[in-house]
Amino acid sequence: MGQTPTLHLLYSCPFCWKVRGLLEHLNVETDYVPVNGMRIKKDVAFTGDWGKVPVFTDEQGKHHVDSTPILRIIDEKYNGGKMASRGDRARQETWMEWVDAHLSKATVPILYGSLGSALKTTTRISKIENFGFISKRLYAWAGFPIMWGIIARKRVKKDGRKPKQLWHDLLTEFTDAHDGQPFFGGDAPDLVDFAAFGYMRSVSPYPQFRQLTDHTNGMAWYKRMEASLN
Ligand SMILES: N[C@@H](CCC(=O)N[C@@H](CS)C(=O)NCC(=O)O)C(=O)O
Repeated sequence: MGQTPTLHLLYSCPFCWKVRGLLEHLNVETDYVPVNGMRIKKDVAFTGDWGKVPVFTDEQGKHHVDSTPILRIIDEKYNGGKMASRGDRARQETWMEWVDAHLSKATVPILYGSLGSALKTTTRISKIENFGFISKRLYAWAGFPIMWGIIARKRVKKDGRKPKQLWHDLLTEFTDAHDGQPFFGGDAPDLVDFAAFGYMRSVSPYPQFRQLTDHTNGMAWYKRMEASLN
């Protein structure tokens, strides 16, 4: 037994949503601890110099960092490693890398790729995250030109596709790899499904999510993933 596991997170962090989905699916009792986005390093200083979220702390008080390794640890600890051992290992590894490389890069363009969407996103984030009074306002107004001007515009330009088209292409590629099954993992989701679901779910609190919901196969899979949560 021991203490209740905790997950230190930011609601706007896609990596945190990867872990959260798996915990919800496996019904692992967890305390979710939101950190302050303006001082993540300080809030997770107990991890040493890692300084990022998500951080998963298990019953024994051991800290685990980095979302994909955390997914594997949670599967191992609370599910007998069943997800990792199902199906073809090489296929799973290849697609986990694909998901982490591609879907992770698609969230910033859809959320911040135009000035209007960047403003919508930072305003929403300032409302849902655990900011102090001043930093909340500072983030809402100073955050969006930074995200839009520096990060997102560069990425959109480099890829060449509109953020919506990028998501649709990736969802097509991903759902085609399900080989006609309801999930990447076959008749039940596996770790690759939860990684991909986390990235997509992290967009769901924002109005731009509508640009993803009209991808028929992607959305059908997303709904099946939602239905698999507890
Ligand atoms: N590879 C890490 C990335 C985690 C990450 O970059 N988290 C961001 C929030 S979305 C963070 O905590 N950044 C703080 C920093 O880099 O100072 C994972 O998959 O968990």
